Amino acid sequence: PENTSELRPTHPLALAPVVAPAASVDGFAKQFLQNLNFGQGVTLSASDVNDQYLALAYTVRDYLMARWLDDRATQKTQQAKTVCYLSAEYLLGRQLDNNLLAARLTDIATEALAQCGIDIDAVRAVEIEPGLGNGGLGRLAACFIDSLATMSVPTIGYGIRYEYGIFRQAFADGEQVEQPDAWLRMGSPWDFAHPEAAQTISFAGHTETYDDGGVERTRWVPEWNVLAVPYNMMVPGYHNGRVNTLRLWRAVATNAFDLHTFNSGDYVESVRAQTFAENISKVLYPEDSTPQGKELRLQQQYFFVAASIADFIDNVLPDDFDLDKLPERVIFQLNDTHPVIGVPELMRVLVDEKKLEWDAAWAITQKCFAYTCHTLLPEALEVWSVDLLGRLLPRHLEIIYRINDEFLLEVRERFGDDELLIRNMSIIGEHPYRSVRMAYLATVAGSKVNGVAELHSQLLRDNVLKDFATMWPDKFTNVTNGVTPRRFLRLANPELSALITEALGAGWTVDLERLRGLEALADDADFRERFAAVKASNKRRLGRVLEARGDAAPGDGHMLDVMIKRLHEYKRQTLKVLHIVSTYEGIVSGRLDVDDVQARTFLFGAKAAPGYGMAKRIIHLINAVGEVVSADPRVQGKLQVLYPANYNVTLAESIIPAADLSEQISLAGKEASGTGNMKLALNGALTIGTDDGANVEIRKLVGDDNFFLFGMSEPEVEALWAEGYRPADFYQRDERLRSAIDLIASGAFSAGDRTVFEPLVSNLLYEDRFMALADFSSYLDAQNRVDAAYADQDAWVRSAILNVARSGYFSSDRAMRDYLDRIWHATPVI
Ligand code: T68
Repeated sequence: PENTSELRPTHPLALAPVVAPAASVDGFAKQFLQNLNFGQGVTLSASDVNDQYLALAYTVRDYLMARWLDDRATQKTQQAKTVCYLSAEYLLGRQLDNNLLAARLTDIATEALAQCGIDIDAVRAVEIEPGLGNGGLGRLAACFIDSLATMSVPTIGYGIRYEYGIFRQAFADGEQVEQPDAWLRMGSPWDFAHPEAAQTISFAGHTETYDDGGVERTRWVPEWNVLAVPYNMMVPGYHNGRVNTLRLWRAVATNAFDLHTFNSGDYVESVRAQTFAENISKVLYPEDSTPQGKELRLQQQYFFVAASIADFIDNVLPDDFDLDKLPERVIFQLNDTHPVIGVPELMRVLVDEKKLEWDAAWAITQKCFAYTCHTLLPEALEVWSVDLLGRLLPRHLEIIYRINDEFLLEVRERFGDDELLIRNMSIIGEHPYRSVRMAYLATVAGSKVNGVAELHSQLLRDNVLKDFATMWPDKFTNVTNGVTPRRFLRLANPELSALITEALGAGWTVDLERLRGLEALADDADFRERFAAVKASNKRRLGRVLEARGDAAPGDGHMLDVMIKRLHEYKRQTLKVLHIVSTYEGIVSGRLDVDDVQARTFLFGAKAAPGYGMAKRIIHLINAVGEVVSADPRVQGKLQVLYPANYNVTLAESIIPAADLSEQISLAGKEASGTGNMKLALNGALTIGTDDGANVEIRKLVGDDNFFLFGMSEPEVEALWAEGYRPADFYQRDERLRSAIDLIASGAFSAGDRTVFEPLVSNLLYEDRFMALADFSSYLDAQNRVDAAYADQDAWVRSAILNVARSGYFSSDRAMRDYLDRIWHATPVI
């Protein structure tokens, strides 16, 4: 327990407010050397680059600390509403550069280190990024907390401090190998453990009723506990002095180990409980868009959500807080269904522990939660078997049943006794086994439900959650995703940033719509030339980054064509491969004249879930095709395929500014939004894409002339399914497609072995769930339009500038304003 209120300091220093060190080169150097000596315990001359990195990180922290302490203190006293973002994933990327930038310390630090004889770039390079997320969903959470800090919105990001983040990907003979991501190994200078604020989290056991002074109540008698220990990270706003908090929970055993057993000689048994408990925050589930029905996963979810709710009520709210007013002070935003177990948890706290009436508790709970859905794939909607949930969280299952009973009564009142409708809307599903449908629970409980792009939100209303939208039309809304311009433009693309600032002034970093001012400059030949020079320079920089990792650089003068995102069939990396193989086949067969082919480097970055066999086969195919195509003298180096292993946020920051063409080629109706599409457009890549997710909005904004649209629309996809999709028909119909598939099947990319890619080829010909073959012809035609457009460099650069100028809408600051106005009803506190 904190006992600060009992302190009676008399020393004048103890009475003075905390102040940051002097913001000067000398002040910074002094603080840095002190941290090196007294924090790391080394002299400058004896320090290695990791010591220097840690000391530098401590120094940046020192500058942010005064404001952080301040902002945390006012959180308790202020009356404003706090946004509690509940997310099992935060894909943060490196911290050092971002925090230097936020605190306006980049130049000072660079100079101070230079005067110590240290090149800050070398220090930067040793930071291991915290990969505490899989892909778009986790990165979105990181962008959102950056924007909320920059907009001075009181926010706590709650999540899990995984000991191992997303696996490190390596390739062995072209196939993915996963290695553990020991990101904490070299120290974690950005987080602060607070064991004194640990929460005890319970599991399993049974429930019982008891007499509480004449009132019958229920209590949960759990079987085992773990401690949730919070680790706080700073989330500094950009140039506004604000520092919010990201609070990540680590699981620790309540009784570290059994000394009695240890003394009797059984070491393994004595630490068993510890191992068991600490497994909860051991590792991030490396699944994207497919939920894991694993018990440990449910443990993780309950663990962090229960700890977060308790933390907010116990430590953030004042002691005598009237819980009826909870909705005025907090909104718990559910980042997908992963934290939805928080709904019955808050009910349990209010009813069982705080002894509120059920109806009052339910009214509060409904106002305190809002739910964001991130998918459209039916198989990705999370369900938990009643069996498992009841075993692990018996009281929560009872509460879910009661919520469902009352909800279904409401449905009957509204729609009559339509048993089919009741079965379809029930939070409890019956087939193929009794289960809790977490998306339905979130929809029933949430004050709002939002999709992440216009098309996605529309499809949620029309298909996935149709009956709920009929019942509560006002509950449903859209907030199109956004990305933070600080990390993905200002930091990742310093040369373009400088050019923009020179043209428009510095305000665009926090008001991205100002990029509109570049529209006029698209017609200015001098500006176009400078813009093109920045792109060329970014390509060279990417080349250096890749070569330093032992990878090849993009070809000289090549168009850089990038597809960077998780490997998933719906995203259709295979369609991209078919384009490459078809172009290659065209050249070697003589159908295409090599002189007419635009020189291109195809760059892939993608991890596959370790258990997703087909995705791993696609990785193998990309590498196999790359090896053959890049080396074949007949294509005269005009086609290059690069697939650097272990695509992550850090690598994205080098690739995105260099890209010419952005591949957003998912089957229409499958990609909820996409956010890489926004980052690439914002950095002046042109998109080749389907009418899917946020592509629709990108195209509307940048204009048809600056976007390469292809493929079926979502209604056309539906129609083709309904009529019966036969991929082999498309194979028969298009000779280019036939030749490409035949070449893969022939073993041309597997040293003559026809078996290696046979499952992949069969899948395409006889199943092709995501209709790559149906969209192939249209895709190839669009790629021909790309080639023609690229040949006119002046016009291309003009389009690229217009893409930047018209992408301001995709700032996560705008997305946060949308959430604040339409979902959270919260405001900044300055
Ligand atoms: C992504 N979802 C969407 N899921 O695919 C993407 N899933 O369209 C969207 O832009 C993005 O969310 C942000 O809204 C994911 O990234 C996961 O990573 C995930 C992780 C675990 C379980 C299920």
